[in-house]
This record gives sequence, structure tokens and C-alpha cells, in this order.
Amino acid sequence: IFGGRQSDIKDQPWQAAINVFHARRKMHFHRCGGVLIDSCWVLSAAHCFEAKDKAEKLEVILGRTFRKENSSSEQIFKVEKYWMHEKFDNESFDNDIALLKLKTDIGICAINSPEVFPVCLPKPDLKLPSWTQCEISGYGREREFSAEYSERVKRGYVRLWPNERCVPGVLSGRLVTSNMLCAGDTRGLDDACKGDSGGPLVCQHNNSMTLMGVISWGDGCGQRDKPGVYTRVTNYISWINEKMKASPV
Ligand code: 4AZ
Repeated sequence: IFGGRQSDIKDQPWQAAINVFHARRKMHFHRCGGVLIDSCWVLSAAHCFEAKDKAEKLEVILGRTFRKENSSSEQIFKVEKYWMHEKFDNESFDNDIALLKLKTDIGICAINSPEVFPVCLPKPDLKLPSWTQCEISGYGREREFSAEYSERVKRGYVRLWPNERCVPGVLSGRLVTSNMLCAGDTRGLDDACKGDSGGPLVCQHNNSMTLMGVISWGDGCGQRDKPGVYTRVTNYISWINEKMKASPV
């Protein structure tokens, strides 16, 4: 997260860190953020994965404030299977969404606690007003060209941009589709950055924190008058439900 502030996982208990095992180096590395939406289900971005990434190499960490430090509140899971959206386009990042199913032998995966708790999904027709203030979070870079990801989870505040302003002209000419939404701070303060992808954009609605976006892409991080681009979660509610129904825990 560019800008923003250091946070505690209790303030974003749905935040996940997705790590990938590197065989040659015998270590896990941070790959992306994710969002806990149900005990055994984590949403992320499709561009975080490549066809060659085997589910067995993935690890999902919940409940950690410090990215590389063990904590008594953490819950770590292997991934049984994951799905990238069938229509994900690696050029435009259209349909940049993926769903991970956590591994369990007992029908329960994540257990709710102050540090681990699923976010609400919106109804498909939920439209929030332009400039609604929402929250982003993640363990990603604090500056576009930092060498390292953040050691600690951060959060930032961004506002939802009107669709009319979410156009190639403000994003270095890159295509923007109706499956994307823009959010940012016109002052170029808080923004998502590399390593935050797959993580949450949540907005308060009816007193629940509701997942409106999945961090997807942008032109750099925290540049003035350039929003971050997010996968528009309301467009994928049936996709998510179909995947979950087809693969019961
Ligand atoms: C990235 O590289 C990335 N400023 C994600 C989000 C943003 C920029 C880059 C938004 O994953």
C-alpha cells in the first residue's frame, strides 16, 4: 500500500497473504493478497497465477499482522484447488478474478476470531455513490520502485471514481472494461501497489464491510489523478456461487 498507514490484522480480518513455494530455494515467497469470503474460500486476482502454478505450491496465511512473522492468531492453509476466471484476459486484465478453495479434512477451514473473519459479498445490483470512501489493504510495496514488500499489513482510504472518469485517458491508454472499477485519492495519496493485487477494496454498506473490488492493476502507485483499477466484484457473484456450489467443502 502506497501511503495509508500501518494496520493491525484485526482491522482487516478478511485479508489473506498468498505465498508460493519456490522449489529451488526451498522457501515460500509472497505472491499476492487475497480475501476470505467463507471458511474455506478465498478470492484473489487471476493475474496472480500462471497455468504452471500447481495448487500444492500455494499457501494462504490468515490472521497475521507482520508478513514474515509467526503469530498465535495466524491460520495457515494449503490450497485444494483454485480457479482463474475462464475469460481472464492477460493483456487487458479483463475478468481479473480467481477463487481458491482451502484444504481441510473436517469440513471447516478458517475459524472466526478477532483476527480472521470473512468479508460480506455485495448483491449483484449494489451500486454505491461516486466518491464513497472505501478501504484497501495489503502487504504490498509502499512505493512503486521499492525492492521489498511491506513487513506489516497496511490500509488506506480511497474513493470510488465515477465510471465516466475511469477511462484509458487517465490510465496511460490502457483499456478499461465494465468489469473494472476505479478508486483512488485525487490527491494521489493512498493507493494499492505491487504485491497488493488480489486483496480487498471494501466499503461500508448497511453496517457491513462489503467487498466491492479486488485489487487488480494501475499505472504506477499513488500518482496524482491516476486511480487504481479493481475487479468489479458485483459482476462475479454468480460466478463465485457457481464455483462454490460445484465443489462443496
Ligand atoms: C501491481 O503491480 C499493481 N496502483 C497493483 C495495483 C496498482 C498498481 C500496480 C494500483 O500489482
